[in-house]
Amino acid sequence: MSRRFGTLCVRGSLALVALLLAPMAPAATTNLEKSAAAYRPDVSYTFKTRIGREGMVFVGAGGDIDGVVNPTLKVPLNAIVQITLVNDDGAEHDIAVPEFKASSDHVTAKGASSAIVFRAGKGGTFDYYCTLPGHRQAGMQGKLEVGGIAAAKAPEAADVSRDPADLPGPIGKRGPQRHRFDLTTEEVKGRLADGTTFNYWTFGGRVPGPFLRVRVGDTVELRLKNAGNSRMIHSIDLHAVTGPGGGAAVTQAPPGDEKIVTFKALKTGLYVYHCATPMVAHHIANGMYGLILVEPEAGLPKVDKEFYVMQGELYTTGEFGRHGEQEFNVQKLLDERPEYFVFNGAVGALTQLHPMQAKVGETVRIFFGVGGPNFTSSFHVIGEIFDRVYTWASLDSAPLEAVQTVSVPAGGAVIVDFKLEVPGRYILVDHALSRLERGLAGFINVTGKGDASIYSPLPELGAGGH
Ligand SMILES: [Cu+2]
Repeated sequence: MSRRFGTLCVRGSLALVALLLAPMAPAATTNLEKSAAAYRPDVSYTFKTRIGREGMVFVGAGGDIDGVVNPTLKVPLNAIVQITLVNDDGAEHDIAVPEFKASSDHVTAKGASSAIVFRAGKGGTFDYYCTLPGHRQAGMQGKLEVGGIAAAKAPEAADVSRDPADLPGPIGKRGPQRHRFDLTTEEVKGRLADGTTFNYWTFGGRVPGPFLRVRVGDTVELRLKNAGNSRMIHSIDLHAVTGPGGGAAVTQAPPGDEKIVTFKALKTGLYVYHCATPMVAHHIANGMYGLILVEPEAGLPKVDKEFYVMQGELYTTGEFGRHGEQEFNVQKLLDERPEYFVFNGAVGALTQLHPMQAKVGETVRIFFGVGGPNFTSSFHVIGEIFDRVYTWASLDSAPLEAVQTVSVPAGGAVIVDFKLEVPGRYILVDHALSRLERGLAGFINVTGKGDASIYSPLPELGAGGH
């Protein structure tokens, strides 16, 4: 075991524990594996306590261990493991894995929760149990098996998340033109998280929909076709459109039909588009949103890389982390209680499946929008400062400079530019960080030479060059 991690406990709020673990990489290393900041545990489990016929036990909640009494946990060697304990019987309990010096706060009231986080730094089989007198003997114990399994499970369903590098390049300087875009609305079952699927509604089979790019003054003919095997009517409302419903008034397309809206792009900016068929919030939550960029006459300042990221929420009947096919839950939507928060449609879309890649010295731009339907994002990149922020994605106004976090409303967008000076892994988040624990995270992996005059693991800047 390379280093020992302290055991951390929280009461009530479960999740921020993992934030405190694992320091960011020293500037000197370009090894991304070493530099991966563990803002999320590699594996996490939830246990509920129960007192019943079988005595006192832990019962798994969610995922592979759902409903299993004192489940055997199998984790990869060196994984950061989080176990959240939820009191479901009203008696006093805790949980401990003494081998890894992990022990939780006590939970005394029904509904109270606590957690342990530790690195499983040694292979073998170890005990977990409740340390209250007599509880282990009464049945509150199980096994933790470390090692012997692969770290990541392969997705079992189609990936519907859009690669953030999937967007057309800059338009450059030219006069106004006429464009035709063909969009198809498709209802597709896709991977929501490892082991979890959801019936998405999409523009073009991915979330978000395709990035549309035009110039101010262009005339756009948009043909919206609703796939023949759809169950729902779909439509499109583009915030870049001046006219009733942003196009939704004339594009309500039953399954198998095609509708057309033609519009002139009057104003520059980055605009959200979304389905606007009742119940609109339902269509958006299920994945029907995207961005359209209306470039100014002279284009945008040149950057080295552009990325396309959107934030959304999903409302499922099963709680976060539950495996199998998940059903949409209208009551949770109306109550604004999502189970999932995601970038580009799925948990892990921008971490496991399509992390962003860049090099030291490059300036990157993120076109960031919030599909929602309901939650404002406190958009932030951990370890970076935005050099330029086009607030509310206004391109007729001068950008703000040197901004840490930017508020992006539901149905709104922002454009941020920043130069990368130090290699390592940077993490896109909504700084309402509870949402990190419900799936919301993205990586920018930056390779290249460090700059010890900016960032160093040593007491002096510029010391110990590399
Ligand atoms: Cu729709």
